[in-house]
Amino acid sequence: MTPLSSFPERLKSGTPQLTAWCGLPDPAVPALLAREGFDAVTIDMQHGAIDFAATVRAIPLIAAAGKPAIVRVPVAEFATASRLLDAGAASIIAPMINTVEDARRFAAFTKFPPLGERSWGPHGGLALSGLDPKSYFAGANGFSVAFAMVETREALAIVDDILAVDGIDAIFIGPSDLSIALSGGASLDPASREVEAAMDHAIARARAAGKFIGVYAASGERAAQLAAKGFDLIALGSDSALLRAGAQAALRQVRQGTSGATGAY
Ligand code: 3PY
Ligand code: MG
Repeated sequence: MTPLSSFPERLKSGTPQLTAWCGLPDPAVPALLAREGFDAVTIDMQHGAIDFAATVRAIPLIAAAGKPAIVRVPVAEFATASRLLDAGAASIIAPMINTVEDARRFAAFTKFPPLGERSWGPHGGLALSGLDPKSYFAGANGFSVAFAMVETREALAIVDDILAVDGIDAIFIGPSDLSIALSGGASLDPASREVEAAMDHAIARARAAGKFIGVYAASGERAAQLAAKGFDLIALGSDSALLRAGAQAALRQVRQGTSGATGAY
């Protein structure tokens, strides 16, 4: 099994899969982070500056490190989801899935008939799956994991209906947008009491539906708390946040005159 075809098994392992989260516009960044201890690497085309061609170049670099490549597509760009699966993405995260119709359309573009309407043409996926075309066709609906993001009040209210859509394999909580929505636009607080309660509810509903659930964590400390809650996939910070945190930590050490530089480069 390759990182592409084994992603659902990895999600079932009982150990939360930790994914890097990359938006910087160069495939070298996800390629670099894929060589760290992450279980997967996600490319964020919704808020990141990385474009389609760079994402397609990053996918085999992530796979070469033995990691599944996940891509978050921009809002409502379901056709892009199909094209990224063609390129060899193991999984797609679609933001702002707020209606059952959104979920159905997302599933249609990520699954082949009879489940969906994905068109044949997996130029990169075929090679990365290690499968012949007939076997790829037979298996792709099972191993291409579709995550519908639940990050609004509307989505939360119909989470069972989203989970019930055939072809939706998983939901993914966006705690920042959810906090904005649940506070009626009053605050950004991804660890608010309301968000915590919404997460607990969503985890219980995903478990009841027999589907996976993922979440974004801004720090390692937060990721550990969310792992304890039982999420299957946890995004750990972003490439730009890790870069800034590393720079700030190094500068703090120098300015405070402390020693302890690791020399690890
Ligand atoms: C959110 O927290 O809203 C997200 O989309 C995670 O990046
Ligand atoms: Mg969001």
